[in-house]
Amino acid sequence: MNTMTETRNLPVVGKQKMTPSEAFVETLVAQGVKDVFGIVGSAYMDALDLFPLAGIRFISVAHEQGGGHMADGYARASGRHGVCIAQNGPGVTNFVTSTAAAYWAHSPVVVVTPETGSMTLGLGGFQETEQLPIFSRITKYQAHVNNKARMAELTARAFDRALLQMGPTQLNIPRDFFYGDIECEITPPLSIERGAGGEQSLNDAAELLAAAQFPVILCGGGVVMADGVSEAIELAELLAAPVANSYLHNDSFPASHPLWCGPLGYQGSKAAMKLIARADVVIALGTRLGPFGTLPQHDLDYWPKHAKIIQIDADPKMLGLVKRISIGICGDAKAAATALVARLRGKKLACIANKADRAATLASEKCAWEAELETWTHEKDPWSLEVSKDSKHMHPRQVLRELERAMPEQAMVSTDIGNICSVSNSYLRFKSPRSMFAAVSFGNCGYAFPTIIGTKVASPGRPAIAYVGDGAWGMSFGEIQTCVRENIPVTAVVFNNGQWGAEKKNHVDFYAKRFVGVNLDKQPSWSAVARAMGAEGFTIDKLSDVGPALSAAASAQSQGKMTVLEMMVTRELGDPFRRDALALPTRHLSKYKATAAR
Ligand SMILES: Cc1ncc(C[n+]2csc(CCOP(=O)(O)OP(=O)(O)O)c2C)c(N)n1
Ligand SMILES: [Mg+2]
Repeated sequence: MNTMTETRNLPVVGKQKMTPSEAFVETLVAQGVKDVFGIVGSAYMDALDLFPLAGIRFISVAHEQGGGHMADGYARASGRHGVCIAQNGPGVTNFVTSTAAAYWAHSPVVVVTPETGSMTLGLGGFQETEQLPIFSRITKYQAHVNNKARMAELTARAFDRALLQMGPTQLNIPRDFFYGDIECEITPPLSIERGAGGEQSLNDAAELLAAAQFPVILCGGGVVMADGVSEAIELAELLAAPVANSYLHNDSFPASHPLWCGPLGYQGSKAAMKLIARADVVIALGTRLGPFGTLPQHDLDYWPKHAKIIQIDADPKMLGLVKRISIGICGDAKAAATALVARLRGKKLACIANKADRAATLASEKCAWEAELETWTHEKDPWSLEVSKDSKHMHPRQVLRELERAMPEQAMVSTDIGNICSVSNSYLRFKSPRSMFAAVSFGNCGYAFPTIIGTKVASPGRPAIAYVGDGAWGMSFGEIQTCVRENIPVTAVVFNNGQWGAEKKNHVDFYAKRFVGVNLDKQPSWSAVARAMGAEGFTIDKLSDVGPALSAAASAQSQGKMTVLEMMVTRELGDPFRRDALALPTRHLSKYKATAAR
C-alpha cells in the first residue's frame, strides 16, 4: 500500500508545529492550488521540495515573464488563482511585465516573490533589489512576511485579496524565513459573496430602463468574471435589447444569440457601433468603459453622447471614471442583471412597443456588416495595395476569415497586440465565456502565447490557440520549450509579415515611410524553429490550407502535440490603433527639416 499518496492530500487541521515552508505549501493546498508556474531557484527550494507530496505541479517555464502570463491565462480560464514564483532579484523582476498585464486583465494572480535574506537586506549582496516598490502600482495588495510565524496568515491573505479585489497580489518572503520551526494554524480561504448593488440605484435603473425606447447592453469582462452570461441574456431578452461586447471581450455574450451585435472598439463591428449610436439608454454591464474601448473606428464616432448610461461595476472606483454616467451601480454583473430582471419583469416596458422595428434594425445592421466583411478581403489604402500587388503571400483578412471558419467548438483563443491580431477582432466570435484572452489594456507584445499555455493547463480538454504576430513571436517562442517539456499541447498561429506591422503603419501614415526598426529581415523559418524545438511546425502559404491546418493542429492537441502554424502573409496593414495619439512631425532645427511634414 502506498501510504504517501494516501496521506498527502489530507488537510492540516489545528494549531501545530511546522516549518514556514510547510505552512506556505499547506496554505497553497488549502487554497486549492494545483499548478504553479516558475523557474527553479534556491530562494524557495525548501518549499519547492514539498510540492510533489502536496499534490502541486510545478510547471517549469523558459522565462519568468512567460510564467507570469501563464498564471494570468490560468486565472482567466478558470476563475481561480493563477500562481507564479521565481528566484529573488532577477527572477522576480522578470515578473514585472506579466504582473502589470494581469493587473489590467483583472486576473487573480498571486505573484510569490522570495526576497534576499533578512539578515543581509540592504547590504547590497547577491540578487538584491527592493521588491515591494517595484510591484506597488501593479498589484492590488502586497503581503510582506515580516516574521516567519506569520507565513500561513499572510500567504492566505495574498490569496484572499487576489480574488476579492480581482487582480494580482504579491507575497514577498525573505528567503531565510522559509526555515525554522513555527506554531501555526492553516487559515482556510475566505469566501465573500458580492451583491447586486444598492437598492435605490437598482430601482432607479429599472425605472430608466422601463421608459427607454432604444436600450442597448454593453457586456464587459465583468460579465465573464462573474459567470453572468445567462443573466445578461435574460436581461437582454426581456428588453429585446441589442448587445455589444466591450473591446476585446468578445466572449462576454454569445455570438450565436440573435441579440448579439459584436464588439466595439478598434477593429470592432460596425453593426455594434451603429446600434449603440442609436441608444437612448446604455447598460454598461461589468465594464469600466476603458478609454480606448470606445474610440471612433471605421470613421464612426459612435458613442451616444446624449444617452443615459447605467454603469455596473464591482469596483466602485470605476464608476463614472471615464464616461459621465446617469446611474452607477456598485455590484456584481451577474447579481445586478438578476436584480434588474426581477424589477423589470411584469413591468410595462416602453421599448416593447417598438420591439419589431428594433429587431429589424439589428438584423439589417448585422447583415450589412457581415456582407461588408465578406467582401473586405484585403486592405485598400495605397501602401497596402502597393506591397501586396506582386506578393505571392496571403491577405491577412482572408487568413483570419479561414481561421474563423475552421475554429473548433469550445476553442480558447488568445490574441497578441499587433496589427493582424487587432484586425482579428472582427473575426473572433464565441459561444461561451472564458474563451477570449486578448492582451487587453496593458497591450504588451508577447502576451498571447504564454497566456494560452496557462489556459490549457486550466482547461486541458479545450482546444487552445494563440494568434501572434512574428515580432511578438520572436519575444515569446522560447515557451515552446515549456509546451514540449511539460506536455502542454497548444497551437500557435504566427502571422509572418516580416515586420513590426502595427508600428510600421504609423511610419506609413505619419512619417512618410521613413522606416526605422520596423522591418524584421533575416527571420528564421518559424516552422523550422518549432520543429527543431520538438514541436510540430508548418509553413502555410495557400489559403485553402489554412482551415485544414488549424483543424488538424487543434485535434493534434489531444495527442499531446504542440504545433506552430506559420502563416505567410503580405505586408499590408489595417487601420492603426492610436491615430488619436500621433501627430504629423514638426521640426524646428534645420538639421531635421527633411523629416518635417510637408
Ligand atoms: C513589449 C512591447 N514592446 C513594444 C510594443 C509596441 N508595439 C505595439 S504593436 C507592435 C508591432 C507588433 O508586430 P507583430 O507582432 O509582428 O505583429 P504585426 O503588427 O506585424 O501584425 C509593437 C512593436 C508593445 N506593445 N509591447
Ligand atoms: Mg509582424
